[in-house]
Amino acid sequence: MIEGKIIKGIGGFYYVDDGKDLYECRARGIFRKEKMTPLVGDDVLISIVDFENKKGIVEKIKERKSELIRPAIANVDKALIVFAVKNPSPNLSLLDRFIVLAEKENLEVVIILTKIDLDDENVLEEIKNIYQNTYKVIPVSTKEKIGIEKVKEELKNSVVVFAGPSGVGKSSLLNEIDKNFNLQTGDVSEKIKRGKHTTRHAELLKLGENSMVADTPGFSSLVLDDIEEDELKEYFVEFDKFDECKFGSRCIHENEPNCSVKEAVKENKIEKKRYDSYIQLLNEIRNKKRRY
Ligand SMILES: Nc1nc2c(ncn2[C@@H]2O[C@H](COP(=O)(O)OP(=O)(O)OP(=O)(O)O)[C@@H](O)[C@H]2O)c(=O)[nH]1
Ligand SMILES: [Mg+2]
Ligand SMILES: [Zn+2]
Repeated sequence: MIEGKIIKGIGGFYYVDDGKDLYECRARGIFRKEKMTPLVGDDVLISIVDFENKKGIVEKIKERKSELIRPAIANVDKALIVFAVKNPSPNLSLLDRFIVLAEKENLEVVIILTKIDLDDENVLEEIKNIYQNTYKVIPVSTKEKIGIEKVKEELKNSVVVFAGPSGVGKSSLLNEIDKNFNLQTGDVSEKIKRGKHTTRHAELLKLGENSMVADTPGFSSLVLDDIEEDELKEYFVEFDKFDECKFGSRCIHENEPNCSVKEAVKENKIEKKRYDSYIQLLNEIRNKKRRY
């Protein structure tokens, strides 16, 4: 058997790179039975059915270091979450949801704000103020070639996923980072200022010797299905510093007395917008539980 990495999956075929060749593979039926779908980024063992035409079968999926459902990708170290300051306007609830899911997988999170050449309402400053004490925020204009080097820095020696809504410029930015990528880009609808879902499949691309980067399809919603009510606070990492709550680790920082997180919000040591977002997601998780 040959060891390799799935770099792309289309229509039931998985494209496995063993460092030398690319094999077109089907997956063993057993995976479907076990409700285990191979993901782009998976390290796999394949058996070869046709050497000449490089066709194989995925026999075994190695244990995943990390796994995201949307975008669907395994074994990345870092997520660059990409939002545009305008066209489409950023949805911060969606940003916070992605951060929660990425933190759950222990990914390093970096926020990329694109299209700053269009920023006539200081959206960049507004978002920076909310997030920059917790996450690295990199302003980018692919059009005016601003911030490209900073993004390249983030890609060194890691496996990174570009994630974000459709139309924010993920593929455009990647094309700027490496002219050989030649990824398809699309425009943003004039009327509703939304992307047109140009990128249809996640794809891992090699960047130099030690890096890989995944371009992925844009998404417009994320549900926090697998997250428990008392777990959510762990993924708002700026709360960590404030651990003096009266109820200790049982405090979910909502209505408890002597809650140091709520105190920190009052004193502007935690951004109110992030705290409000936390409470909103907390209620959403509860309401979902009740429905089932
Ligand atoms: N003004 C401006 N437009 C940009 C910038 N970056 C990308 N665009 C435009 O935004 C549109 C969408 O770009 P894409 O790269 O296809 O966006 P995407 O995030 O890959 O979208 P999906 O593949 O649908 O998820 C294109 O028309 C780009 O030319 C930028 O920095 N400034
Ligand atoms: Mg794209
Ligand atoms: Zn508390």
